[in-house]
Amino acid sequence: MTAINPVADYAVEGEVAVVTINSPPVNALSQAVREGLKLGVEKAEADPAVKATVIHCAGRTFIAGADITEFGKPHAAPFLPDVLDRIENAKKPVVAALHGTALGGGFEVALTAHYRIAVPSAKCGLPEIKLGLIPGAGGTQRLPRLVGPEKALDVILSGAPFGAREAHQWGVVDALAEEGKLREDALAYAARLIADKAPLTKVRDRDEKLAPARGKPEIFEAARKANARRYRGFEAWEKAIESVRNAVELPFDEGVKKEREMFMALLGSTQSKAQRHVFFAERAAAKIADIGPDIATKPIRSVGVIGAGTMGGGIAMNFLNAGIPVTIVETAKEALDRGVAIIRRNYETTAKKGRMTMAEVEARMARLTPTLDFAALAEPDLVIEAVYENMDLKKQIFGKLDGIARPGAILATNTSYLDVDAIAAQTKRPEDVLGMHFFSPANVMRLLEIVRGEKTSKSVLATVAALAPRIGKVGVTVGVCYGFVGNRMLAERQREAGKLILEGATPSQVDKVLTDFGLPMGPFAMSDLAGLDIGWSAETSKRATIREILCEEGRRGQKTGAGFYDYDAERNAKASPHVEAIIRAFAAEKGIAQREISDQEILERLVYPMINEGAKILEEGKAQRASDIDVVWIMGYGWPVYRGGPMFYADTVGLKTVLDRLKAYQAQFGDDFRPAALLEKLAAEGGSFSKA
Ligand code: 3H9
Repeated sequence: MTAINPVADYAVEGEVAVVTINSPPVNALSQAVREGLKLGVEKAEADPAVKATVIHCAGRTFIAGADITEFGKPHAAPFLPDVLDRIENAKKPVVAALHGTALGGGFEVALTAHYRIAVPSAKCGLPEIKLGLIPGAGGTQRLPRLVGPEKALDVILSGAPFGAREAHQWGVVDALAEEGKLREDALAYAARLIADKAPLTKVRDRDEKLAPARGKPEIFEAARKANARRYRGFEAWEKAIESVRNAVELPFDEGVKKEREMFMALLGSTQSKAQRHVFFAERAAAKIADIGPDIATKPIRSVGVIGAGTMGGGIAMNFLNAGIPVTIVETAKEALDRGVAIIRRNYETTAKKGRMTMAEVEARMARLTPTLDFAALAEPDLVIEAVYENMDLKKQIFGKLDGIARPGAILATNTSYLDVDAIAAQTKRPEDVLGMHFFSPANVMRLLEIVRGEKTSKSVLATVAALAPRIGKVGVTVGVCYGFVGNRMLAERQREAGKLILEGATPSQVDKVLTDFGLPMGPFAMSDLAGLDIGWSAETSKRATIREILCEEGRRGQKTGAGFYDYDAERNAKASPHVEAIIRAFAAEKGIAQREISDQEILERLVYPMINEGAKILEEGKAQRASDIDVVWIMGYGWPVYRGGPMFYADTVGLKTVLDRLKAYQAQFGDDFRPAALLEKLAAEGGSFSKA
């Protein structure tokens, strides 16, 4: 074996050359990998003893795509399209041997080889859409030639990987290797190709799957219709459709040229930068500065959940799904039965949609132990309290839990606002206490705010951080403060929304500004969905706020058919002239002059105070990095991924602009807009949150 360069080796076995790429962690197509591939294939070409070449990767995966860290930086030769030309135009057959994940540019490398062999566990895919891109090295041109435009559109528009067996059935992979024996089987396969004098088949020359689609624009119109809702606000998806259409309608070289142009344009777009930022932000969030691999984690074999309400039930489902048994405790039988019935119903609904078998439903329900006996919490390794938001009640529960839970068990509260340290102080083991703040619906939303208390031990924090991905969550570590990261920033937005409607904007105007921005819902639609009467009581209500007036009138949100909006039987919202009149009258009573408010002012007043609060959170060390705040908002509140999160968005607007607008609003409306010191500093330096 000889080294081609630091990441590529060359070996000859019999008549077959093996070019092995070894560039951990995922063999991404860095300059060195591209060079290794090119030089490897050229060496095999020049070697008279060689009659075929196998491209193979060391480590856990075949090439998982372009090196995303290189995007946006000056690129060094050889460029990927040139490398691919070299492979495709080789005079001796090239076999790509796939294991792990052959994604994006990696899959495109495989598509230029003359033959592909894969182990059954391998996965192929073109996930570029998730990065705001389209495949940029022939993927949109070659895949349709193998599987037809419809299937290619499914793969490219979903970004979802498909398995090697499927790839084999579709004709994308020519042969399956035995699991764990890829190298040997690929060598044997190449030897057979040599013996059979197999032709140098090029995907680019195939036409049989394209011909039937030619002159049929309806195929692409259907894809557009099917994806319009899901990709509202996104740019790349329509380019992907256009490019696959080019595969059908244009000669290969022209299609590739146009694909490359569109890829390059998207690469420079703010959307793709935002989506790439989120890719790395999600991975960075898992890293906690003072917790290295030396910190031992505790085994979590079973979990207790206190409270079988909406949150408790949703939280329990996460663990049941991950195969971890759950004991769920309630104080009244009725509430317990209701909670368990809802969990079952959720699973059965999933089964009805074909996404789970009834046997799986039963297996999950069998892992659930409902009980009224608090003493059952002596067993679990982790107990999560999920009762309603009341400090006295939570304190009382933790005091009791301290006497029951076994030594070393982790005690977590699902509070969304309250002081985790005060809750921990009710126990004699505050080092075992932390917050696990799930987002509703807890079995769906991917965010978990992990609230690190003043005394939380490193081992407890490391355990919960490692548990998050096991239950399908992205864990973000945050510090103790009112509302932590997400709800603390949300409070800023809600306050301004409330002020804006008194000053003359309507609830539907405010909501529309945010849905146009890309959020799934505005503050008033969200309040109606949650119920306006959360935390409201008829006894203490004094018609002192719009919300109190609406609740007193029985307009308590969607569930009562009316809230800020009127709802029909299908829960479609309609603006309510009655509510608008209530707001006008209330404003008049308070002496607040109403005026036309521009959409731009609404957006700035809703979003800039959030960014400002994010800066304060960073200043206070309540979040580790700005990108963690972005992850919270994307995973927990539906912030549009193509805007990269509030802090990334601030960078795209320019921190100086954000600061200037905050100062202008401060002069007009007071200290709700007082800029954070960190924002002042970064704006003065010409800095950004991403680089801070
Ligand atoms: C493309 O290919 C464009 C082409 O069409 C055209 C080109 C001209 N680059 O996720 P993990 C890092 S677009 C750089 O934790 P897993 C990652 O940051 C690209 N780095 O592991 C992490 O680093 P760290 C199309 C990458 O086992 C480490 O590897 N390809 C890349 O859960 C481990 O990652 C994609 O979009 C990369 N491409 O999952 C694939 N990929 O340890 C993106 C990973 O420092 N990647 N890293 O935090 C993935 O989907 C997953 O990483 C993968 C492994 C499934 C491969």
